[in-house]
Amino acid sequence: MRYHVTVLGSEGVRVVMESALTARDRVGVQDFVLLENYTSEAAFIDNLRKRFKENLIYTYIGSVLVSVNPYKELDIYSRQNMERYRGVSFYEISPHIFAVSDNAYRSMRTERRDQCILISGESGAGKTEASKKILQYYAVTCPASERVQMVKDRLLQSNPVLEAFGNAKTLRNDNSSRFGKYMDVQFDFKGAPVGGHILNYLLEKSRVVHQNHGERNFHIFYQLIEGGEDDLLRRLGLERNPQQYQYLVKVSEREDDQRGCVCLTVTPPPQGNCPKVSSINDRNDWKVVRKALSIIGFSEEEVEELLNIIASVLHLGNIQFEEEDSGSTAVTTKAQIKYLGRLVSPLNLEQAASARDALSKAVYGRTFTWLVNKINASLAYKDEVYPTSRSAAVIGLLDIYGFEVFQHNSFEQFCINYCNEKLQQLFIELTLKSEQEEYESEGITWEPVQYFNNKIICDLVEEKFKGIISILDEECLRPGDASDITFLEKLEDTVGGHPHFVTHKLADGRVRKVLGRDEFRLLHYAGEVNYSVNGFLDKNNDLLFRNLKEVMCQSENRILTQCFEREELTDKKRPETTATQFKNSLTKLMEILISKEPSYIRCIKPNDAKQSGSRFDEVLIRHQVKYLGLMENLRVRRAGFAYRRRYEAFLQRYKPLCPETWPNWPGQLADGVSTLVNHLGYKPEEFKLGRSKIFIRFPKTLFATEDALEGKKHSIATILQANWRGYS
Ligand code: AD9
Ligand code: MG
Repeated sequence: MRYHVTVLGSEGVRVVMESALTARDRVGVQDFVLLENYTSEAAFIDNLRKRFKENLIYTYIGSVLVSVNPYKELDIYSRQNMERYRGVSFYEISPHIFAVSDNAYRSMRTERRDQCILISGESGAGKTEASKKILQYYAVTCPASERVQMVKDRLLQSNPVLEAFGNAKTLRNDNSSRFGKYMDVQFDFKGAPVGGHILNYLLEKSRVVHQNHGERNFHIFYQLIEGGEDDLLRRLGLERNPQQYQYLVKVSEREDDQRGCVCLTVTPPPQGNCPKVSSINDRNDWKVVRKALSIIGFSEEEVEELLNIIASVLHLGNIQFEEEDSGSTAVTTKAQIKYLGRLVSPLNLEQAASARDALSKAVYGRTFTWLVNKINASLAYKDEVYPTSRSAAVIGLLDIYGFEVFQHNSFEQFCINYCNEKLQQLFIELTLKSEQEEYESEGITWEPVQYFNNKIICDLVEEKFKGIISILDEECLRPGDASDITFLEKLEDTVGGHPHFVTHKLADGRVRKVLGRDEFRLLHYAGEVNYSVNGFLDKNNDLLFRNLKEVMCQSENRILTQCFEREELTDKKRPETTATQFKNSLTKLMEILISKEPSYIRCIKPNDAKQSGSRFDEVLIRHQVKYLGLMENLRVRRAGFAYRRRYEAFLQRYKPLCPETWPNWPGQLADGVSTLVNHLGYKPEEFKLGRSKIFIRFPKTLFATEDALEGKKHSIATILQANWRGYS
């Protein structure tokens, strides 16, 4: 038996549920707020598992979409399915990323309010795939003229390009984004996408020169070597064999640190080099990227210059050093220098020797930023008729790294987890707070939900003068004996008493054995993370020797001349440290996001083996449910009232159900709603009347009301039909 129950929610939405008991037992509920035992994590995970087994990867928590990575192509993203979700109210059909996309689009159109869709989850959970599905949805369903079609193509094609240069195979994801990305899609008054803008965050530059066992460098290196035409490779001095290049095959010399995720069940292979990956076809991807570069508007010359840089980084990596009799070092691989010369003509051997890796990282990192700028220029909204006008509204997509907890956590994890604290803060500001404030402003007594406000941790990291970043910067600037350990000591002196900061030192002078002498622990909102301070100062300074900069400024490569500008050499001001740059860019990001209406997509990976099928690893999933704050989210949605609706809308919809409100209620709206729900037999504990809205506690109350409405409509239709027949 199937029957449809329609529910009006806070956004004026409807839920059509397959509510036959047997079906619900099998496929679970499509909105976690409908779970009877909504505070139980076991019930939550059980519901997720039931749905996952049926290939139902999407489930709502109110308006938040939870998505479980199926690790296989599902037949749910077709053009036909996109059409199904177009203009349909949120909840009306089964949960889907297209419903979220469409809902944001329609809110933007009707309320003229900028939107943002925040996608979070750990590595491999499906964030990037989700953002691509959203973009595809807009590309297919939004109106298009010839010019708009070009913008759509460029928006879509920016993905393979950025992925080639910014993604890599890691242990946890064969296509892992190694940078954070926020993309605005700009729409005109007709709702057509007319432009875009990308902001990128903290590219993992260290990957250029070092990868851990079982991981690879950025895709572009392999694509170029595998797919590049013979002529091109000859011009770049490259051989068609990744094994020739140290940066692509080098087995880790440093300790194998970062990637031993605590929840990882795969044992890393014994060696690091894996140029070939079964799920990746570098040769085909090369063709896709080449085409995408052309569609975005790169000229042949620009592509050649760009690839020249990529090749030069590989050549740089192959420069080997040997000690001369005098004790100084010399480069042994002169042949490589010939090709480097084209890029950095006056580079002498010693300079190259002194900071090869720093140079490679700087060149790659800046080229990546150049690439993003270039894509932005190509996506920039241009209105030929009104050149100064802005687009009507935007939808922003945030695809950014989720919380990272490895066995060994360093500066990168510190930055990434700080970013997640900020996003959680935003989530609290925008959702939890507004939820509670609404009850208050409506004058409804309601026991506030207890939730942890993580502002205290954000402050610990970012506060001026006494936050961790300030202290780190101070140590980076301090001449003399500053080191990672003196930084840790300063932290102990300054924030040692903070309730969310711990080191090996106990207050009574004893030693806490679980923490190393080079470690500090932060008690994040999602859990504890131990950070090793080793490398913090270097990574934060991110300095490139001045003479290398000088050399780069003289480059004849036109991309590099834009990446290394001469002003940098004369600028007396010390460049901002990495952490401060990151902090500032996050502050800007928060300002952007807070000005928009948010939607949330929470991505979960079902197992650590990248495996499709029924492998649903409960420990791993519980960990993610916790780190994504999903139980808290559900508690807040359900703690008070599951649904709310403005009086006029409620009355307008349900007035046919009561003779006193039909066809029009002459008095106050609140009195009308009160009369209506009394007539419907609502019990006092089922609802509350606020200043402008009715709040309904349980979904089932609305199910019944919607049912009654359906029944009424059916009988009216029957009467009308009968009357019509009578006339004819
Ligand atoms: V990372 O933080 O950038 O390392 P993401 O972005 O969360 O990570 P990604 O979207 O790249 O993960 O997904 C990982 C892989 O899972 C993809 O390459 C797909 O093979 C697979 N995936 C993810 N989502 C879907 C989906 N909706 N349908 C099918 C999917 N496969
Ligand atoms: Mg990604």
